[in-house]
Amino acid sequence: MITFRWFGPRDPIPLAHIRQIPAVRGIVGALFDIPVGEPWPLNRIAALREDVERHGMSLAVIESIPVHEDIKLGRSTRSRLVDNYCESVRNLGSAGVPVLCYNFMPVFDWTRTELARRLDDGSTALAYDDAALAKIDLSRGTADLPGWATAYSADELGKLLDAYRSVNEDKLWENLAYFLERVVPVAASSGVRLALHPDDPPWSIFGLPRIVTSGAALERVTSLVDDPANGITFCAGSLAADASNDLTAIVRRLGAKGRIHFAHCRNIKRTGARSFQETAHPSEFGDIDMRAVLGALHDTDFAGPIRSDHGRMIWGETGQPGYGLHDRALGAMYLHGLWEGITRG
Ligand code: CS2
Ligand code: MN
Repeated sequence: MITFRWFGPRDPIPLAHIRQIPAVRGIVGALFDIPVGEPWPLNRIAALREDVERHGMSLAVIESIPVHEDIKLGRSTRSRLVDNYCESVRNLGSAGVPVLCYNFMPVFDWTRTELARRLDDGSTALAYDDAALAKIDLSRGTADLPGWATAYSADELGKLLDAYRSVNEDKLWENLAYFLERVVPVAASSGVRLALHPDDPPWSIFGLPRIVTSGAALERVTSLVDDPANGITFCAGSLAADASNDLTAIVRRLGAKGRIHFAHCRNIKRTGARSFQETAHPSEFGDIDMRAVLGALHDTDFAGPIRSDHGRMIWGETGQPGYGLHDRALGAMYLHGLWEGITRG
């Protein structure tokens, strides 16, 4: 099913407009006002679902319930926080939400160094360059960071970065295992499939550990707790930023195990080592052979939600970086067309 991310009532794109993209039948949504670490109330999730269904679509995925930093750091408060996470997962199950996409990246979610790189056709896209990242000054908190990051004051961010000095990759894996050992059984019994999103970009930034960066790492995630409910989000654009990631091989291995529960299909063009820009979705504009990726998903019997991912800004649209309407709608139609060609071909 082709799906579309929606940021709730504060999203300038109304559900009624998403409904008019012919390909889209499912919404990828979330509650954005629940403090990180607090359980998500059943009635709020159910209300979101009803809103989506009133507009003729289904609530296919929750992306994301953020994982509290204390869990990633392995602090003693994690036990209560993981209990809360489990409560949210149970509530998703009760509300009939089948998939939960989440990530385990320390401090920063997806990170870019430019939000409006001009492409040849006059559109703008998000871009990342490691050399530019190195110049970002974090002594003012997240004030100088472009994009998505949770806002932290200088003091908060300093303390958090200090705390991570004692968390290396091994420790982060241990902390992920602790989390999954408790959450996966709850997901399994609630009818919710967990879909861990790979790190974006797939390497360490600001000296912080990042572990979900490759096919091998994704397989390791699924074997930490070997249950069908413990799966991954296959994010083409995130993984492709590292040229050594063989996307179709990753799909075939994890897909054969039935562990891909959600797919993000966006294209990128590598512009150097640890440097890339996002592009229009079709294969010819970037480094990803999207037909091959969808073909591999189909060959491994993938039947889950697929969404177009970050779009460019085109036709004068302004909006949330990566999440305007027009280019994501074009991406959705392209993915729909490819999928129709593959499944009926
Ligand atoms: C998303 C991520 O916008 C994006 O790139 O893929 O923000 C994603 O929602 C999270 O990493 C998943 O928890
Ligand atoms: Mn993604």
